[in-house]
Amino acid sequence: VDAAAAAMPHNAGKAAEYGEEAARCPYTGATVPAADPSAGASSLSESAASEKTNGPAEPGVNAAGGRLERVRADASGQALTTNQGVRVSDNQHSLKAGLRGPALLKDFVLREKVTHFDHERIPERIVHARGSAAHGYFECQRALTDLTAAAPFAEKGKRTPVFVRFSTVAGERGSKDTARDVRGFAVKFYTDEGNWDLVGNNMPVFFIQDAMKFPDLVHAVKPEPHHGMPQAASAHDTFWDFVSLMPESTHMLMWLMSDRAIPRSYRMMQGFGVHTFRFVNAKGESRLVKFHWNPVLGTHSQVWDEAVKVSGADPDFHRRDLWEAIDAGNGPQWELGVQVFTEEEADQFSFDVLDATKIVPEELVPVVPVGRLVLDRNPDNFFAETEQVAFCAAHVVPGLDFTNDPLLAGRIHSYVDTQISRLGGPNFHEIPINAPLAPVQNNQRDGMHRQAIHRGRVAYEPNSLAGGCPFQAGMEGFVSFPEPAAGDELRGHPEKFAEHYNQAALFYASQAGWERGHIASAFAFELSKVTVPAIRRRMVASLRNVSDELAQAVAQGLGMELPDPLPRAIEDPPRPEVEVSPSLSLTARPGDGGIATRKVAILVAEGVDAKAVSAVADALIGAGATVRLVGQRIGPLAAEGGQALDADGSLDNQPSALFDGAVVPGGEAAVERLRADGRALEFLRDAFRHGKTLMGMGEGKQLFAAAGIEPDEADGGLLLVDGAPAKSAPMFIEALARHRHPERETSPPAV
Ligand code: HDE
Repeated sequence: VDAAAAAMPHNAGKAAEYGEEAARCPYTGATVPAADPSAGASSLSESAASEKTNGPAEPGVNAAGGRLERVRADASGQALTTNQGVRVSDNQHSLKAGLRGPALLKDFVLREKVTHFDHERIPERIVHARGSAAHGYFECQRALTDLTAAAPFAEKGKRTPVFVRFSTVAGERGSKDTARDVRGFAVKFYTDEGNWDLVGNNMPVFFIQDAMKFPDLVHAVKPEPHHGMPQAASAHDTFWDFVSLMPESTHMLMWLMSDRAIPRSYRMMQGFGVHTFRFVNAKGESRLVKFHWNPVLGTHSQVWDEAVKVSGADPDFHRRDLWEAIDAGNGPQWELGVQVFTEEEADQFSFDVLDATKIVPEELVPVVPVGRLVLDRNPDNFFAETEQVAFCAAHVVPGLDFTNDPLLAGRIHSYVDTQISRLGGPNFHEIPINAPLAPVQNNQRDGMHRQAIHRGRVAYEPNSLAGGCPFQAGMEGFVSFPEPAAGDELRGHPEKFAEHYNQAALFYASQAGWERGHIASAFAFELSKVTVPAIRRRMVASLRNVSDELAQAVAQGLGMELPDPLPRAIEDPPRPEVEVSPSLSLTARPGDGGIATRKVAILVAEGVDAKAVSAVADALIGAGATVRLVGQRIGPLAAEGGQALDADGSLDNQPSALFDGAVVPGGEAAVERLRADGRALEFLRDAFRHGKTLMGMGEGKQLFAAAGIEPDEADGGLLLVDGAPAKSAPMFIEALARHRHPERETSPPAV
């Protein structure tokens, strides 16, 4: 934009102010010559994209590769045009007969713009509507050719590009991130033998055993149909009515009521393929397999009160967290682990591996690490990539196959089917984010939004006119594992599917004490939102089959008598192989011991001890944490001795729930101001209740006393210190690396 044009008032063409002459000869707006498409355009868009997204895609490493680059659009230095490429002279005014006259139908510029706008939205996903995604790669760290011919596991060091979308399940597209819910963990591997989608969740089991029940489950958990409430919540009558009548959901309910359902970050949760899948090697031999993603940062969660407050303070909390971490070069990583076993071994288990409400305990079959997932690039465009990506449980590549899990069978159908209405036709595989890197050649033709221009007259096979191409690949192609099938056609389930409580009990027994407390509170809270007492009673009766301790705690939380246990489907359940599995507790994966990407608030006000602020901030930043100075308002303030500081956030716009820890430095005047500010006291009380790491330095200690927070020897996360920051900062860092301090929890909260 040249300087003269930029200097003109933005409404320079507004005719009423410039007379009839100007109306007949409208201001043309600022234009610049079009970039030379053969030279500038693609490098310009690539470099601009790189700046925004933290580095260009490395060839062969990142999913973008050439495929996404071809369709990237960047308007830098370009004139505004219609969709037909006609330059638009005036994007502010519709075409009228006289300045005060009617708008004209022939104004194709206006009509095209508004018509396109009218159709901007597409249907949201029926479930998992709310999500966030990133590009990255999977790196094989152990060749698995003895087990599978699948391309990503072909050799150590091989990298396969991926696009990964995390999601909540129940909420609509604009719902909050921190709802109590299952999280989707969907990975699209762009392998050199076609796309493989591992469409998993952050919990290893599911609510139901058979696809037949899925629409009912979803109708029960979604907002109630008469009034459309509640949004993104399972705490309502229809959900608990359904699950209390569906004892097979009990194991999943334990996970859902645990802190797993309120993760601190997408980067700090596990992922699971859930179903038992099949590995098939080049010789056609098969083993059964379960997939696990384990986060390098460890598994960490929020507490319920915190999740509720975060949803108000920042409904995009998880989306922002993922985006900012990748943008800052701290892309998250997961280890892929596999549990591999034979059909004969599976036959001996006390549960059925085709039942998606059961795990295979790690004590029974160890999880073997085979590779790592790295997410290192944010999408360029949310709609084009995150919204239009279409995962599908049926997308497997040679070397992988399904089992007869009846839930999986329904999924194999559902995902393609749903995209046809969501993405407007059968050609959604051509949308760049969905298109495989492997070449696509077949005789499927036409349909809405077809992009490929198929040449020649042959669209059938066999043919001679096109030399028989494209030809069948035979054993080079995907060959289904020849699993023998026999049996009568009937509706029903295998016997072991009828046992519903062993693994729910296993999960509960494997939790730390505070995790058990959170599960009981979550059940009591959710059931307290249920208005029909009979549903509450039925649910507590079902919990008696899991643990009387749990049922008792929930009944007490609801102020009700303990009901008789719900009758079990089988009288004499099989004895489980494992009764405690430590890996089911969040505490089993504390992470790498660092504080990288943790967020810390330093509370500041006029007169704060600037030296302490910088010393602590430097130490934290040096250890990889993100530091924000939170003041009574944003902007500059005078620290002790007149030095200037700049507050990044305020007590209003950055409440404590958004941080992992907080520091109150000394400075008498500052502490005096904060003591008189109820928001500062509430900040500390919330942080304390949520188990965060806290440090008061010098006079800063007084703010804790004012908030009613007393020192306690047993509380490793509350540091009230005097003396030099050089000594206290490392103590704070060490306490922060423990993430949370549940040892301070009391019920009800003392603070
Ligand atoms: Fe899904 N599921 N699902 N699901 N699911 C969808 O597909 C479905 C199930 C999962 O980020 C839908 O594209 C059926 C289990 C994820 O885009 C739909 C059944 C697991 C995502 C669908 C299940 C999942 C979906 C909605 C039972 C964990 C989001 C939009 C038979 C292993 C993917 C779409 C993304 C999405 C159907 C059960 C995971 C309607 C019928 C079990 C992560 O097709």
